[in-house]
Amino acid sequence: MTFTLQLPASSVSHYVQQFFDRLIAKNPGENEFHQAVKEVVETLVPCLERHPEFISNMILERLTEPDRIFQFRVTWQDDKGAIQVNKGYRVEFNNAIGPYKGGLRFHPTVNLGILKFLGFEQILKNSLTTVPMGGAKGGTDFDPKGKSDWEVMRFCQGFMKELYRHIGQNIDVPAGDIGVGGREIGYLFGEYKKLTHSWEGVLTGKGLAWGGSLIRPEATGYGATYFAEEMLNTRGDSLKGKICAVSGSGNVAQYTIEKVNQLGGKVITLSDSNGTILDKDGIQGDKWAFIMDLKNNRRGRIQEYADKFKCEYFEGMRPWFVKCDVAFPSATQNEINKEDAQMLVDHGCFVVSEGANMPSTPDAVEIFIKNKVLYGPGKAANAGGVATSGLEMAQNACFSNWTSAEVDTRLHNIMKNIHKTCVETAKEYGDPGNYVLGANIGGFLKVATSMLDQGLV
Ligand code: NDP
Ligand code: 2IT
Repeated sequence: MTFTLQLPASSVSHYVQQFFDRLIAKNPGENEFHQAVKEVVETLVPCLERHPEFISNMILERLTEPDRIFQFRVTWQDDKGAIQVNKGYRVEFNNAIGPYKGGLRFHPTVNLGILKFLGFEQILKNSLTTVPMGGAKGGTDFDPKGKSDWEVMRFCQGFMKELYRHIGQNIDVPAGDIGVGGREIGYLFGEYKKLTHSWEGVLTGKGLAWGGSLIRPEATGYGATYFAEEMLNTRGDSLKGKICAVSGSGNVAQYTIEKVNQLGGKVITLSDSNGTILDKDGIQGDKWAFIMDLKNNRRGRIQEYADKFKCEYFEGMRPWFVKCDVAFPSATQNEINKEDAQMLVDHGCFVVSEGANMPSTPDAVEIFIKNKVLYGPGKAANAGGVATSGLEMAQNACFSNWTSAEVDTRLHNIMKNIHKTCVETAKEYGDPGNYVLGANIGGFLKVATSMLDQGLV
């Protein structure tokens, strides 16, 4: 896959083009990283034109080179006694505005290019939240699917045996992402505590009894839904009565459904890596409880939902062929391609709020923007998760626990604020309604200015 920038003719565009060519040459084969950087720098041209000091101080070059990357071996023993070896990583990308912060992904497809794309996105996303957090990401090619709890625990302990020396409550604070939920965070936290003889808020997404925050599990899905509602409000509309397509069926998808239902919408699809279910009556009440048990306790396949509730199941398909008003891609990167985007638009979809990170390919994004879809890119729409991680850090730092109403109100305000930043920045930089430009410039300005303030580091 190669990427071509689409830039207006100007000397800044020429500089950005050369910068991007150098980035590709210096980071060969890291396709997802190239894609994420391309999407950002394409929209930064008007900002760089106003701020030539970012060019002369090499801010783009510095922002796209991680502060440091750790890669390590994880050796563990499976239930049969066989020895297994996996790769572990942590990319500490940028800590200009706060401690490194970002999730851990456990998935067999994980490689450095994917973690660099996620870490890079995280820098700008965390900046948008207004909570002081830098950007990082980590993970492993270990596949938790089909493993026993004991195997997952032994793996997590092995992973933390290397990771612990690099992290700390004021240094780098990992959390969950694909394949890492409450169970994994528990095992990782236990091992960190053992190795360091220290109880500290070094991870977020912790259990409620041991330093976790109310609403953190809900936060990404709730946030993506609040963001969709804010976008709809700009057209005097709301989620009430809207038909919604959600992909994935993990943490983000689950709480997107819950909040959409609360706001009067109807979710008709869910998926996993095997296929998609279509339930035109809507997924709510007992059906939602079934999904929660299926995915969080029994760890089964989404097809079981179709078997149980007698709805349609499409093996090997993603949900984007259905007729819907709003799409919430909540599974993984590049899950909406050009054809999917065109199908969504043709079938009347006019809102896309990205729960996942970079779920739309560049040509899918182009179709959304060309068709005036209210398109909320992941770094804005899914920032509620990490923002609430920031609220968990704040509670840990002052040894207190906030009520769920308090955390939810703060989350809601943060999402409204991010939306406002996107709208106002897009307007200020000459492309009103373009949330991609608004989010990228909005997130970038604070980090770039902070880097200048802090000198050559
Ligand atoms: P989970 O592991 O809880 O769920 C992931 C879901 O996506 C599962 O249904 C999984 O299906 C599906 N999925 C994962 N990879 C693929 C793939 N390659 N093809 C098809 N389906 C896939 O993860 P989360 O819900 O936490 O994360 C979902 C997305 O949201 C990710 O992009 C993540 O980066 C992003 N995100 C998460 C945040 C959080 O707080 N958790 C915060 C912000 C963004 P299966 O079980 O079959 O693999
Ligand atoms: O992509 C993301 O923002 C996350 N996986 C959440 C990170 C966090 O630190 O809560």
